[in-house]
Amino acid sequence: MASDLESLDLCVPSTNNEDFPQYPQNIQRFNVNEISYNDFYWLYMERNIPVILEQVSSNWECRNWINTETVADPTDSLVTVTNNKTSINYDYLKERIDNTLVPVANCAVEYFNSHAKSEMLFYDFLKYWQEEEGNAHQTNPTEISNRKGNSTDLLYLKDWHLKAQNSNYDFYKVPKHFASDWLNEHLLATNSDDYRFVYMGPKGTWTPFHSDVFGSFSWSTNIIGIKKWLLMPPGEELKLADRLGNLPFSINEQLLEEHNVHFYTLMQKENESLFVPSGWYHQVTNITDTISVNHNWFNACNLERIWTNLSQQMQRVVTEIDDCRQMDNFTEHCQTMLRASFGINYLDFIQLLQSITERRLSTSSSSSKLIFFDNYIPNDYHIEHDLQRIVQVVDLMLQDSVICDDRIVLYRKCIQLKETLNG
Ligand SMILES: O=C(O)CCC(=O)C(=O)O
Ligand SMILES: [Fe+2]
Repeated sequence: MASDLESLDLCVPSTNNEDFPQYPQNIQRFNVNEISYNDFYWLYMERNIPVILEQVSSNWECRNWINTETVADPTDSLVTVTNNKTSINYDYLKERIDNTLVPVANCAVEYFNSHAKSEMLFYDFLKYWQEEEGNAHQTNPTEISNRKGNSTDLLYLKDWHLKAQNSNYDFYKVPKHFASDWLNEHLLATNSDDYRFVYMGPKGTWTPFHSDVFGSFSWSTNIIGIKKWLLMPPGEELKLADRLGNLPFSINEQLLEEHNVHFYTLMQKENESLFVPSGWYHQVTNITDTISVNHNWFNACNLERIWTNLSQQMQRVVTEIDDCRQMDNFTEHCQTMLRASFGINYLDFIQLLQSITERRLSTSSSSSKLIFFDNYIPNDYHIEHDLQRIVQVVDLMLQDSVICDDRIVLYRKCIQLKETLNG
């Protein structure tokens, strides 16, 4: 095995869920080198519990996006204590990254239960950010009026597919703990849009209250800065719903306490990754200027949750257009609406499972190895476990009221997948 390849060693779980409280008192933290892949897998991913991994990005190329200045601590008379002061390296960012259009949210403007979104050139965003930083303490009105953009704007560059747009630029390395990622594995293999993002924004930028796409996991690593997370286990968000079932756009600790919500407040610092489990609602605020890298993903641990969310969303669509049931291609229409509202539909999901299955079966029958993110090789038990979980979900899918109609393509695709799995 080449030296930079690492094995993902998964083994039969040795602990019982009853050995643990349902939710921890506080969110646990580990140095990334001190928690094994297997422990992270069974104790956090499988149990859907958040955790922080420290010292994750020390060797990432994107550390160059920040300047680190070591300053002596003046309070220490022996001058032996030093602090690291970091700032954004705008020049390096411009040197390495082209001036393309980037997606920007204006955190000062609410628009249809989200922040107003637009696109701007990357270097214009950097100029805005640099001036924003200079203006943080700026009170001179002429200086303020010369700024790029509107003085009330609070711009957040987010959901930027920087890696997909610069595939040769290896600015980060997926931590091994997050390497079993069926969503990006499938999308990258089929040259489709991925779920790998970069976020950059000045102090005060924030992401409103939400849970992640499809009910996926996310991981987020801070390159610079501090993020404050308000995070709650699945179901707790319902305590905040109004009479129509709508959730608030934004939350704060006081509101959560008033509604007796069980929640966690978490400060994520530079060089730390947060694992955000499936269905945990959260709101995120950049306490300082922040840059982060994050992925959304799913795998064997949360596959059933993704399926449950998808089938529930499908039921909503079916109910919504129930009066068109007699129409030709009713299921196809529902699928189109499902993709529009949820991001994927039944066919996309089955195709993903078919390709994940085939990739695992073909590598177990040949000498070529399955490699995740150019670096990680799942062991045989991992592959077997992945396939077992797909079998379980396909059995659930065949009981779905839409799929179980044997006249439709979806039913045939599911049966085909089951046959592939049975060898
Ligand atoms: O960092 C942010 O602003 C939002 C990140 C987020 O929502 C996530 O990683 O799931
Ligand atoms: Fe999120």
